[in-house]
Amino acid sequence: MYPFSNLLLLTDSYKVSHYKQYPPKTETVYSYFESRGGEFAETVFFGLQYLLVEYLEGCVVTQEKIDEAQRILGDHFSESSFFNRTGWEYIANQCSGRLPIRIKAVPEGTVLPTSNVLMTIENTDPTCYWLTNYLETLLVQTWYPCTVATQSRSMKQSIAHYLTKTGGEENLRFKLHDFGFRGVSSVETAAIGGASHLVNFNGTDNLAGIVLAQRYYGAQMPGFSIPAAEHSTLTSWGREHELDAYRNMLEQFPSGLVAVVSDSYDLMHACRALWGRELKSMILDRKGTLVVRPDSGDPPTILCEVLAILGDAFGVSVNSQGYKVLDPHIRIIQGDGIDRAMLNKILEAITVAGWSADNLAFGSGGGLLQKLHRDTSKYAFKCSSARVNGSERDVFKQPVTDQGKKSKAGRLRLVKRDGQYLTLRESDASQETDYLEEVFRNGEVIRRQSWNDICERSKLSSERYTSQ
Ligand code: AOY
Repeated sequence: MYPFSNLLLLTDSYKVSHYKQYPPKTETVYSYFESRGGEFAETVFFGLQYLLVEYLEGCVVTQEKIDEAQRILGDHFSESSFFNRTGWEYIANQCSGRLPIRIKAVPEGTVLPTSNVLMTIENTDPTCYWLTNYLETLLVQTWYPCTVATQSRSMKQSIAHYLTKTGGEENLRFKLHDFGFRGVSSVETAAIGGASHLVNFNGTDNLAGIVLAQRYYGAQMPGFSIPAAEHSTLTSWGREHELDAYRNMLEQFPSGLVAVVSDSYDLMHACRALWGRELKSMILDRKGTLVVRPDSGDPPTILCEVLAILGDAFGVSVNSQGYKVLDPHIRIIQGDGIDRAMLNKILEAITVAGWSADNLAFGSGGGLLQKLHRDTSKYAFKCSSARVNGSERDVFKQPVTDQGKKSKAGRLRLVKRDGQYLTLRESDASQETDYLEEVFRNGEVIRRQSWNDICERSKLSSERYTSQ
């Protein structure tokens, strides 16, 4: 039984007592979510719809939930009166349990510069001024899918750059495969992170990501995989039967793509003697491609060496850009040690050695889904406006101890001027189209994005004008 379906408890303890802390006669609290900068110049906005459907729409406030929260928070704090029982009973009884909240957001999949507003949230019932920021904790978790999608897209840009220079972009969407299910902290993280990667790519072994993309975004089949070995299926044959284990792979999967991790004992020997001599004719007679997977050592060094050995064994052609390409029956996938920095290092090293990026695909696990945090893109949620006793006022912080933490003021609009996204105060942009769309109002998700539209928005410009 999933224990986190009581929205009242999906927050930080200190927020429970904040209803007592706003100025008297506060009627509206208006807050916004942004990336304040960090390692990427742009943000892919993704993942809000999952949170809205699963946690905000799916969690109607009932007396039972209020009683549970009262029980837990009563014991958690020194005084049971710190919990806003009256406020929550107002929502249960006067709002049919549905949250009196409006959320506006940029359409998912949109790529926009950091420091722009991504979403705004405000209460729609003046009694519930305290609810807006009670939801911060949950809503800010959008940082994770946004950061995974943003980093995955940045890795796609690197791969696309090298493919264009040294080969072709046809297989771009299969060049970075999600190996990350085991490397993340929970099944839910795997699902959210996996779906975020699938906004940019179609290669994945993370089935949880597919399930989330289908259930919450209406995706058809957003990710694909191929038969592939792990060490156990090969090493259980015994060291002296490594060749039999490899031959069995070619016999079991006589056509199409098949991947075989080849470093169980001696990667270079496996490439030179086993794949390159004993099994060479079987590979060349296959209607398909054997994908050799190194899985240890310094990746740029290992890959240059493996490319040289397989090139000697199977032959190479030189493409129109002057880069070497292996015989089409054989390719390589590197899935060990891949993060953004290592990806770039490898692509540069093989390019310098004269090899096309067409020869390689990559797998990434922890580097794709777990080696990032909220400050990778400095995500923040801040109140920028409030109505108190009938008058709207600017709300902001501006700490002398860190100018980067300055927050925006006023009610905000996301506009485009000369094709560039820009965040302005509503009062300075009253004539301009607001790219923020209302997605949630009074307990209901009122606008959903389709999976295809999301993927379309986040495409690279180079992907837009080609066949795929
Ligand atoms: N998968 C491409 C298909 C997947 C994998 C998954 C951890 C694959 C390996 C491969 O070729 O080698 C999780 C490690 C590897």
